[in-house]
Amino acid sequence: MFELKNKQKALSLTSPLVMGIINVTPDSFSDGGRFSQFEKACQQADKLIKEGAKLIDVGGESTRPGADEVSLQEELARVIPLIEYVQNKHQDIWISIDTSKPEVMEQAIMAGADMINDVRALQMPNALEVAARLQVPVCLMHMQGEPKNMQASPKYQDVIQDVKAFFEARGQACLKAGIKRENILIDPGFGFGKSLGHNFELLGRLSEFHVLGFPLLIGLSRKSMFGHLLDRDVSERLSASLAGNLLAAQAGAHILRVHDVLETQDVLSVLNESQQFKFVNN
Ligand code: 8Y4
Repeated sequence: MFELKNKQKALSLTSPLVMGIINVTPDSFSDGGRFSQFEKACQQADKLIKEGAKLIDVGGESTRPGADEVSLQEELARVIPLIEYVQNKHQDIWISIDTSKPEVMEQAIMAGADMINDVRALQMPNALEVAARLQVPVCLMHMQGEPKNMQASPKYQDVIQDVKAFFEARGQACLKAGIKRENILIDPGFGFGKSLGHNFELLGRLSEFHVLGFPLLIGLSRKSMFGHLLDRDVSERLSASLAGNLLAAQAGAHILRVHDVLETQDVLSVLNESQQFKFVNN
C-alpha cells in the first residue's frame, strides 16, 4: 500500500483520491487584472476542496498544444499567492505545483506546496537537482515532444513498452540524483504526444504499469481523446471523463487529476462501496 508523506501530512493511497485542477492563467475573454485572477482561483480552490479534493494541482503555465510559454516572473506571480492562500486556509489539503521550472518548484515548496507535478518529468536543466534537494514527492509524467509540436505525428514502437521504459529510465535518474523511491509517482500523460489509439491503449492497459512499483497519477479530465472519439467540445466531455476515470480507478490508479471533483467523487463512492465485497483483486 502506498502512502505519500511530507512534513506535517500523510496521504494514504489505499483507495483512489481526487486531485482538483486550478489553472491560474488569464481567461481569454475578460482580464480583470491580477487581483481578479487571484480571487477567482481562491474561490475555485475552496469549491474543489469542499467537493472532496484531497489534493489541489496549481498551474500557472498552459501546457495546451500550441500554448505560449510563460516567463518565470509571470508564473511565480500567478501561483505563489494561491499556494499561500490554500496552505493557510486548508491545512490538511495537499498542494501540488504544476511546473517544469526549477525556480518555481523551489519557491512554491517554500510558500507551502507539498509536491511537484512536472509534465517534463524533471528533464529541464537543474530540475532534477532542485527536486532532489527539496525532498518532496514528484509526479513524473510522460510526454513525447514538446507542447508546441507533440500532437504533430506521435510515433511509438509499442506505446506501453515505450512509456514503461521512459519511467524506468527517469525513475533511475531520480534515484541516482537522491530522490527517495517513496517520493516518486508516475503518469502516462494522456494527450501528451499520443494519437487517439495510443491514448485508448494506455487506458485499456493501465494496470500493466503497476509492475514498476510506483503509485499512478492519471489525468483524463475533459481531454481531446474524448472530444475526438465522440465529436464533443470541451464543455461536453463530462460523462466520457467520468467513464475514463472509473476505468482508471478500477485498474488501480491512485490519484485522479480532474476538473469535475464532485462528479468524480460520486463515481468513486460507487466504486468503493462495491469494492468492499471483493475478496480478491482481479
Ligand atoms: C480541457 C482542459 C482539455 C484541459 C484538456 C486539458 C496532465 C497534467 C495537464 C496530466 C499530469 C490538460 C498539468 C493538460 N495534464 N499533469 N497537466 N497529468 N500529471 N488539458 O495528464 O489538462 S495539462
